[in-house]
Amino acid sequence: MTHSISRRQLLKYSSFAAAAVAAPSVLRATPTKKQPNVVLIMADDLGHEAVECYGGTSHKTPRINKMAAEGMKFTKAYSQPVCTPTRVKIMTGQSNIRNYQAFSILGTEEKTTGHLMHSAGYKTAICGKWQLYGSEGYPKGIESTGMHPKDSGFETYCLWQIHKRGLRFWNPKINTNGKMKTYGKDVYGPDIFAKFGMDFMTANKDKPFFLYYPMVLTHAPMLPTPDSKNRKSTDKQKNFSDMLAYADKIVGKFIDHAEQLGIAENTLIIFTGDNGTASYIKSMMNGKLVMGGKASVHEYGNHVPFVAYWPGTIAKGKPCTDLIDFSDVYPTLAEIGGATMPKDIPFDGRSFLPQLRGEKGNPRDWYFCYYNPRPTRSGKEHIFAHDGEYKLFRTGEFYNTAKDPLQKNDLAGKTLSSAAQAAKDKLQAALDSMPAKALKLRSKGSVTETPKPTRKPRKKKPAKK
Ligand SMILES: [Ca+2]
Repeated sequence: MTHSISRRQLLKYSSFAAAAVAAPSVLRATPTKKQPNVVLIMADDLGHEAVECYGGTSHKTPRINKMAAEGMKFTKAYSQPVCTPTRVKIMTGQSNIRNYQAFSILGTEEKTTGHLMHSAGYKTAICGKWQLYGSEGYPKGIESTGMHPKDSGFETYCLWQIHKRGLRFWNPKINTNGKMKTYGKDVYGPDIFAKFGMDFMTANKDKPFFLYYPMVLTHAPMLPTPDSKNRKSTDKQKNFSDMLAYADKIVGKFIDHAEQLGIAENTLIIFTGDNGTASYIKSMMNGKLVMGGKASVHEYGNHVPFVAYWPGTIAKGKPCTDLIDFSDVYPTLAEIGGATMPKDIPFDGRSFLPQLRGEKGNPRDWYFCYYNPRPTRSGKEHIFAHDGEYKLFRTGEFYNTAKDPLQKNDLAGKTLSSAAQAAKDKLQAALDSMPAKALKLRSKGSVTETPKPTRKPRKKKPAKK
């Protein structure tokens, strides 16, 4: 069943792999120890406010809470505000200003975390949601122009939405290593992906492995789960709670599975979310109502849960308040796996492996966000730098997001405290340090947007007399 990496891919990355072999030992995280496994689980559309260990009280997340209590909760982790921008960033370690192209596209030339870990000798797998190839239904010029998972450095895959779309939850359409299957109406997609991931762990328990599991939960459509009391409920709020509970249960299953295989102490498990929660989902957090912030450039658009579990390496229950940007995952994986970062790529991340070990590390003072999800349509871009407390846009808008998370009080032009002024100066320097404009963006008009067929107006029936 395993889909071997293609010959073209091997040739493309052979120098990459050779460099990894020749890497000086200082680059290796634990040269005398076995390379640790990594399981990276990323929920779809889940802001931090929905999770109990972040102060959420509307939904139940017992296993993620336990994971944080026994591992490390990062309190200031920031993704991008929607799917593809985040996925491109976490998989390539670069800001969207350098390599974002268009919605649903990961550039075919990119060197992913899959390539990185494969080059270091890891067995690699991905399960869950892809949406990076340009599926059917996208316009000409986007459809089938992104990276295919078989070329992504992941040797084996079980994914929803490569080229075909179909359903992701009940009656799911899933591509497993090139084989498409539409499962029955009583089959729940998340169970298929979780089983695939756990089977991969079992099969590779004696080898170093990297499993990337971008979940389809907790994205719309909000539907009952196998555990829902009312399997016909159409209450989106209730169904979201059930979906989050199910995602939480799956996270627990992966932790339990690592324990049962006897590999927990050599396996880092991370749980995060790719962007804010759907905008109509309400969550109480620390006594305040927070509406989901997906696609927004305020605090709830990209402040996500980020919890790491690694017994024996991470000290139990000590939260980390350092700023985490999704570009940091790539160099962290490289350091853990002893992989060499490709020299010709301007990476934006910093490894947080030292923080996992309880060391100071090299925490960042700011992260940079370039956000322009659909450049071929609206092309509206948002560019800001944020230090977790203050946020400065290239347009000059300036906010204290700690006090004003919805960014209603623009401080531009106002008298600033010395702390605010210092933050603004630092963030301005950060903005100035990044490219002036997006380097690989597909421009508006570069694709043929097929207009939606207009419905012929129905002929009015003659009114009854
Ligand atoms: Ca998402």
